[in-house]
Amino acid sequence: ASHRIIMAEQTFIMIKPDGVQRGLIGEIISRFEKKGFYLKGLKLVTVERAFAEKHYADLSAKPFFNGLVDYIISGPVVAMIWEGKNVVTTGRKIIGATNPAQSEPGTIRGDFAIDIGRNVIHGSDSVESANKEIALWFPDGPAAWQSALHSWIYE
Ligand code: FUP
Repeated sequence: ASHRIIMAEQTFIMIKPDGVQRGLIGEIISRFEKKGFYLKGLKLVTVERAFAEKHYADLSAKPFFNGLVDYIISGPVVAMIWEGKNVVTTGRKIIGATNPAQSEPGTIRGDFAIDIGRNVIHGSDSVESANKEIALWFPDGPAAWQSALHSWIYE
């Protein structure tokens, strides 16, 4: 069907070190899973400075860049690929505004974070950056499994 291509949209989601340390992995995965998105990649990894700098290369001129990189390399993160219709935009809604002071209750940051520099989770902001981030974090690409729930989630 024509919706197949749209459903193949993928996003890169990362639970940051504070989310891992605070025991929020299951809670966060659960929210994406229950929504109906498919998990196509998952790993617990501690990244090196150069890798974190590459991930956040677009922000390298910002005054908070070094602090952001220090934060991301401070412990293991959970890197994930999630797939589904509009998963980039909807994933950002599930996550909430970048600054938790502006994140609505019911969003991950709205429910679990206070400071912008400890905002628990990252999600790609466009399909283009999702594809770049997936290529960086998952050079072998997404897993090839297909969910049996398709026809119960999509009309
Ligand atoms: P987002 O797309 O929501 O991850 O937001 P940005 O790409 O604008 O910022 C990436 C990360 O930088 C944020 F998750 C938190 C951090 N940041 C700060 O620490 N201070 C700022 O003023 C802006 C962003």
